[in-house]
Amino acid sequence: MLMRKMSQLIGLGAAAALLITGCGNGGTGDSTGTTAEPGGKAEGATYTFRLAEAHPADYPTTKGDMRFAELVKERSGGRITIDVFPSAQLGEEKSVIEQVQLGAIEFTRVSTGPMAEFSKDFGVFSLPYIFDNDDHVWSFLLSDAGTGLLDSLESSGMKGLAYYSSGSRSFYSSKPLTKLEDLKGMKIRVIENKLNMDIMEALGASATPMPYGEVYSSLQTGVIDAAENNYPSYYSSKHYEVAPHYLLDSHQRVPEVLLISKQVWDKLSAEDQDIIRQAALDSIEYQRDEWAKYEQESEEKVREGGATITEVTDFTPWKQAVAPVIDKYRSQYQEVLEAIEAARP
Ligand code: GTR
Repeated sequence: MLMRKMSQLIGLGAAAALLITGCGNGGTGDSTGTTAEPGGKAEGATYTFRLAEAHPADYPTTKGDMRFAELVKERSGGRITIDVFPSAQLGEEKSVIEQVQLGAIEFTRVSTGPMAEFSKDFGVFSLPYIFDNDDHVWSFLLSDAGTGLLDSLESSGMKGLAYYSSGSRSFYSSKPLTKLEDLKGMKIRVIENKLNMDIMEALGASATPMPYGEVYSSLQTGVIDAAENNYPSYYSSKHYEVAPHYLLDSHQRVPEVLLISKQVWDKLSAEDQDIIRQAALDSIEYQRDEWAKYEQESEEKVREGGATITEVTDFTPWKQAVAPVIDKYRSQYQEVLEAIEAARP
């Protein structure tokens, strides 16, 4: 805990230093190759940026980040370095997003779950059962409507560069959990956003929003009874050790997103913007492959680790239970929900 706090502080100090030496004059260190455009944008400048990641180094999103950073380095002839900081070293997602808005952290990979509090449009991903499967998710993400959502973040001080895979989220508990009714009365940790609170209410549970990094100890000490996530996070966070009952209800498919601060983006030359945008898109395939492998491995590992896993055979009662949430938000998300319907492969 203390170590994490310390590294966050060091991180903030480094960000401040970067703001002074980095973006302020269009680059860090190398002034020789730097030519300023009339608009104040530096061409050929050298940069060192930071990318905040919640997961450890061997997790598929972190691998995607690293591939992205490698491609940017290579295609900029070594001018642009993006240092990936895994394991929430730069802070938990909500605070990282705030720092990205301010330009204090240049890049991050986060879930679209917490993004709902920063951009109304992004809330759509937290609606339950709007996608049938992963192919449906990707068919939408790669459509004009999906990429349009990435651009819509500009009004929130960020720019979406690419989506990454995140499978589907299901509930797990320290208490027996094999059916919908078992959730009634449980205290369930959720990613902080209004939609998640509504979903828990519809399921008769009580929502406890808290940062990801606090979930393990909260499950262990009984502060919460349950949480929800995909197989890779369930495994990598070791939540299965303290909440071994996993019920595969797949209530949400909340993709991951790679972001750059708009403040930083606006200072880059058009050439560098292209390099960054394209590198992000070119890292998707690798991330998806790594995701597929790690998802399978995680399932095997949690089974070996003693988790009891229950498949859901009939999703009808689940969909009925959360239907009021969809009804509540349908008019707000009408257009994008239609695009999601239309993207069904
Ligand atoms: C994971 C996601 C993280 C974080 C976490 C959570 O699936 O990859 O970025 O959002 O869920 O539940 O907080």
